[in-house]
Amino acid sequence: MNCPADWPEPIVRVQSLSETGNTMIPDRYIKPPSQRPCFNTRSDNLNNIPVIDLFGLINGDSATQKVVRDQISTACREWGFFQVVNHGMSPELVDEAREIWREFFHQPMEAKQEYANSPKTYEGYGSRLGLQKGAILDWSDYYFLHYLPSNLKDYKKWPSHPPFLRDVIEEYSKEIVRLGKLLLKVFSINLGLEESYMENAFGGDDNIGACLRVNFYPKCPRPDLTLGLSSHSDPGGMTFLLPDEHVSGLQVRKAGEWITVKPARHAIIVNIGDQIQVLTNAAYKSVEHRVIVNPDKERVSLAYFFNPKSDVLIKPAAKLVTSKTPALYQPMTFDEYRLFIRMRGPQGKSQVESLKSPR
Ligand SMILES: O=C(O)CCC(=O)C(=O)O
Repeated sequence: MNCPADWPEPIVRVQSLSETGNTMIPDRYIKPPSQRPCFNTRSDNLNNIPVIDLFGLINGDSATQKVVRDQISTACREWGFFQVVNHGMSPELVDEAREIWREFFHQPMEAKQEYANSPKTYEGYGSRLGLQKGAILDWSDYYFLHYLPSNLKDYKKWPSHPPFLRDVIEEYSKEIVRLGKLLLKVFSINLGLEESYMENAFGGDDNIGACLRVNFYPKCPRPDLTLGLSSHSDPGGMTFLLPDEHVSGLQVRKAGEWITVKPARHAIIVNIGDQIQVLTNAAYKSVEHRVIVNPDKERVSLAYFFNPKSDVLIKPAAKLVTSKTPALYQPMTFDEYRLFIRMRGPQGKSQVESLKSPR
């Protein structure tokens, strides 16, 4: 991928800004009024993303599995977002994965700066997405690393401290990949495709991409003026988000309204990304989401992106293209596709919408 070697401006760590204790935030973080958050959004259980219990899918007989598959199908079509519980990962591992990263972000700045990232690969400790000089920035820092394909995994680029971080993240990553492959199979069956269709479309077993962005949203004195992460849809295949159970912040756009997600205990939030929107010819849609910040509490989340191999062409599955549902997208590799967000930063759903073929 052809990205510049350096950021367009000196990097400022949002955590350092937060720690100054100033009651105002720098202008660089103030969003235009139309993008500022609303706090009185709906967060009731009835109007929230579905919670799906995977126990029956993993352990049940074929009739029970079908019930869960149907719930997943409805969630993908109606929401593009759902939470899974009883996903097979131990609650201890889920908590440990999040808390070890919290520890990372609470280390002295020098320890984190050793891993400062560049836009070339984004791997390491970062504080902005996008390369537009003078852009309004988000109120968050992050850490980005690759797990799959294995030739991209480089332990030297994973933090060596806190001790055990690499072991915990290795174990957590294995579980996420297991879950990702399971869901690709479920999506394929639900769409009437061969069971292995999606996994093959992603490049096959060994070639799937899995990379982690750990988001750290420091306390913010003016959460009414900024966002922790601007509205976007995820460019990849699907995302597994481990939210901070203590602090809500994720908002999902549904019928023009922002809904604040209420994380279920030890749940993983799954959302459809742009590549699955393309593969399914928009039967499943990636959904805009964003993150609000908090004046009293920091927030940590782990976004695991499950992506197609970077150089395979992604296009609507032939079986889903009919005279009534003609192909909406031209073939494109994920590498070409993600250049957009890497250069321009999060921009709602503008990319996937702009790619629709003229009818
Ligand atoms: O922090 C969150 O809840 C969401 C993070 C997210 O959307 C992302 O990292 O792409």
